[in-house]
Amino acid sequence: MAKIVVDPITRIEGHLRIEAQVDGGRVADAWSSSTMFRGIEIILKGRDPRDAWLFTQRICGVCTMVHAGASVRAVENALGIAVPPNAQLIRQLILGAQTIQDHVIHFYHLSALDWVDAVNALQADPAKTAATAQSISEWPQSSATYFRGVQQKLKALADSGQLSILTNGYWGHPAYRLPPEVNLIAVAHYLEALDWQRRFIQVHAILGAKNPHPQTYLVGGVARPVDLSSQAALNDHDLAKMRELFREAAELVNQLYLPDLKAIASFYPEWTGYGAGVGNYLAYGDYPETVTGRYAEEAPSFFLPGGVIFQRQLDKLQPVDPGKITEYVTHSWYRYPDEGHGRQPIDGITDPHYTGPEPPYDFLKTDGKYSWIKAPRYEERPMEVGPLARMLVAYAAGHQKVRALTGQVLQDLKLDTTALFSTLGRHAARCLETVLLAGKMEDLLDRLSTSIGHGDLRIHNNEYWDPASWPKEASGHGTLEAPRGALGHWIRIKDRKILNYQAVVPSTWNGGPRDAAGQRGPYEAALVGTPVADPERPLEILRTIHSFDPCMACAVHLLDLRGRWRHAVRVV
Ligand code: NFE
Ligand code: MG
Repeated sequence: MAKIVVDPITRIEGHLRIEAQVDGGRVADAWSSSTMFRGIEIILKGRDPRDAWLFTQRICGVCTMVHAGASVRAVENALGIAVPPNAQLIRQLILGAQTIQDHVIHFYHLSALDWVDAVNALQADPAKTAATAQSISEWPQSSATYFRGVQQKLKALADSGQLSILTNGYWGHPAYRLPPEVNLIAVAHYLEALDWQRRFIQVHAILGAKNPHPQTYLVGGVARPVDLSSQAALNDHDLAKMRELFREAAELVNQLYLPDLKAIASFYPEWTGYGAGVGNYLAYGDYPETVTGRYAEEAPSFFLPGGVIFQRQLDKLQPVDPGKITEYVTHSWYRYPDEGHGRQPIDGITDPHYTGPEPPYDFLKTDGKYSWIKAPRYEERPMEVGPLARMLVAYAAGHQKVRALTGQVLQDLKLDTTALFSTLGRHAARCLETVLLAGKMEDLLDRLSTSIGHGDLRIHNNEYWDPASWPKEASGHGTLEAPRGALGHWIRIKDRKILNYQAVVPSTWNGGPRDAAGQRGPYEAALVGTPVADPERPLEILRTIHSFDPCMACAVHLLDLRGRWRHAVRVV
C-alpha cells in the first residue's frame, strides 16, 4: 500500500494536488485538492451589476470569455432584460470559437502526451509514417519528407539535451503503447495544432476586439456594431474572414483531430474500462436555435440540450433545474453556519477558512477540510459536467447528429455506448463535440449575416440601462456551457448594487472534494480502480485527471502566498 502525491498536476490551468492510495497496483482511494485561493465572489460585493462580467471574465485566461457570458446572462435574467438577436448570435459565435479552440488545445497540447511517447517518435520510419497517415486521413501534409522534417526537428531538440516543451515527460514508461510511427504523427500534429489555434482565435479579435478576454460584452447586448457596408462595424469583409477560419477549423477537426483520436484510442482499448467515476451527468444546454432575447426561455430550442442523467441511465433523461443545486464546504476551506448542509448558490457564502496543514507537509488532512474547491451537488448527488455529459444528454435526448456521429466512432472502434463511461469516453465525447460545433459555426454565421442583411442593426437593448428604472431588489442566474462543462452564475441585486454573487463552475463540479455524506467528487471517484504500473511515475493518474481537462483558476475563482508548492511526486 503506497500513498502517492502528485502536486502539482501539470498541463492544466492552476494548482491541483492529487493524493492517491495505491493497493495492488491500482488506485484504492483518491483525494482531489486545489491548493490555490482566489476571491472574485468577494471582490464583486457592492459593485455595479453591469461591471460584474469584466471582473468575472478574469476568473480564467483559458476559457477566456465564458464567465463574461454567464455574468451578463445572470444580470439580464435578474433584471428581465431582453437581448437583440445579433448580440445573441455574436455571443454564440464567440462561445463556439472558444470551445473549438479549447478542445483542440486540450487534445494535442494538454493530454495527448499522456498517450503519445514523443521521444519514441525518433525511432519512426518516415515512409511508414506517411503511409499510415495517408491511410487514416485526407490531410494534405502527410508525405515522408514532411514527417522526416518533423523528426529532424525533434532530434535537434533531443540532441541539445533540452527537450523544451517536451521536458519532464514520462518518456519510455511501460504504459505507452503506440508504435513509433503513430507517435511521430501525433508529434507532427501537436505542432500543426499549435500554429492553427493561434490563427483561429482571430475570431475573438474580430468579434470581441481581443483575445484572451474579449471586450465587447455588455449587459443587454454587445458593443460590436454591425453593418455589412461600414468600415467601422462588423462588415462583409469580417464575415468572409470568419468563414475562412471556420472552414480551416472544420478541416483540421475532421482531418486531424478525429482520425488521430480514433488512431490513438484503438491502441488503448482497456481505457474504456477505467475512469468512469460518479456516473451522474449534468448539462444546462446552450446555443439557442430560436432567439427570443431571453435565454432562460430558449431552452427548448438549444442545439446542445440540457438535462440530467443519474447512474448512467441514458433512457431516464431528466430536465435540469438549477434550483436543485447546493454547495457543500464540509471538506473545503470555507465556513458555513451549518456545514452539515449544502447551500443553494443564490444564498451561497464565500467565507475562506484555512484549517491547515501548514506547509511543508506530507499529506492533507483528508478527514477534515482539504481543498479550496467547494463540493457542488444536484439533488445531493455529485455530477460530472463537460463534453461527455453534454454528448450523453444529447444522445439520450435523441439528438440525431450526436447519435449518428457517436454511432460512427463507436463502430469504427468496435465499441458500444458503455465505452463512453470512461477516461477514453471523455476524450471521444470532446472530439465529437468539436466536430459538431465546427459544423455549426457557418450556420451561426449565416444567421447573423441574414439578420444584418435584412437591415436589423440592433446590438444592444438600452431600455433598462438607467439603474433608476431597476427594482429595489432583484435576483437571477445565468447558465452557459463552457468548454469544461456546465457553468452557472447567481446574483442578488439590492439598491442597484451586488449584494451576493456566486459562481458554480465546471471544474468545481468535477474537481470538488467529498461532501457531508462522504460522497467522492468526480475526479476522486474516477481514479478509483485506475492501474498504476510505477508509483514513482503515475502516468495513469494523469490520464484520467487530464481527461476532465481541469482548470483550477475556474474551480476556485477565489493566490495564496502559502501555496508555493514544489513539483513533487511523493510515494510513502
Ligand atoms: Ni478556466 Fe472554465 C471552462 C469555466 S472550467 S477553464 O471551460 O467556467 O472550470
Ligand atoms: Mg463559487
